[in-house]
Amino acid sequence: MREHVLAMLKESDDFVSGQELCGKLSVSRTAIWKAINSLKEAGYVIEAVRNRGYRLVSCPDVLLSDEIQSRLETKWFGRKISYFDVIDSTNSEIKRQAEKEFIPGMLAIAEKQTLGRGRKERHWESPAKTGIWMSFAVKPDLPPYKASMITLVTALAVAKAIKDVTGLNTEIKWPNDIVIGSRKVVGILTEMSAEMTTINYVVIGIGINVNMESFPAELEDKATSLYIAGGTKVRRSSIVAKFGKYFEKYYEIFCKDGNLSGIKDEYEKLLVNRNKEVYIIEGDSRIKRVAIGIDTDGELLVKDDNGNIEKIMAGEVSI
Ligand code: BT5
Repeated sequence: MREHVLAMLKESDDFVSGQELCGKLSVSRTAIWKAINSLKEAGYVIEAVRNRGYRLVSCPDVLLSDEIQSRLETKWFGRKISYFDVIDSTNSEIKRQAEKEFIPGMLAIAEKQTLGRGRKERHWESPAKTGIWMSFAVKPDLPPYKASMITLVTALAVAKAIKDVTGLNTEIKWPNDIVIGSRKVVGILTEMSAEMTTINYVVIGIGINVNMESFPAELEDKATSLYIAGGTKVRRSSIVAKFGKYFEKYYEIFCKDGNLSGIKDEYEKLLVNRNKEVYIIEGDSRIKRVAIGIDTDGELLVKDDNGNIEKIMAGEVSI
């Protein structure tokens, strides 16, 4: 009920009468009154004037599922949202939920993570209320070896959403980081449950540094936030909603093609390493190459000094 009332208030710049709300939503005055109060408790400022009705004055920057749901224009992304003030890791939470019942696009989002993680169990700094810490699940009808391409689909969708909402240009550091001027602003963690030939589900976790003003010492020269880069605070739910729209679009192209041919060009435009030297990290060794792009399977194409082209499948690159 709350999200419907919220959506109607958002649609109108002016007052919406109680009668109109009751009529359109087919509920009683009391139900509307309760929904308004609960929105107020959540931090929405709603003006109520006798004989005129209700007007939305301002929205809090909380990641409330209603706030996101009222902005979402997606078919399946985020149609089920679980929202947490604190959670261990949204990736772990979505796995727990998907093991019980998988719903396409099911989303978990938290204000804070206590055990946020990156690849290889690295720590992911997830302080309260300043970032977007979210995970969702999909089940592509594709062989398991193709799942890693979803990381690239996700990176493109996040970069596009950030550009639309904030105007900021970001670049993608293959395969899973988004950077602004070599500092990381987004990390993506893709995990999968699969049998030999079929995918049970893929969990995509995204961490976006949105409104933090500073970072702990160990991340100070590696990380940035949209606020630090752009100078203005950003409404997090707008980014989540835009991301959902872009993700659905690119993911459906990817599933139809079974590879990245339909989004490769757009991805490459944002590739920070393109035509630059990169170091391929393998254990203790660092091998210098020049990155030239990606192939349709999402592998990084690199060139050695003799012009020989190799594909990098996994491993890590640094710039
Ligand atoms: C990643 O790993 O970049 C994937 C991060 C995914 C986080 C999301 S948040 C929602 C969901 N739930 C989870 O538990 N995880 C996902 P990786 O490429 O391994 O990078 C990890 C490294 O990034 C760390 O070792 C730090 O150096 C750095 N780092 C940690 N926290 C950071 C932050 N908030 N911003 C920028 N860099 C950070």
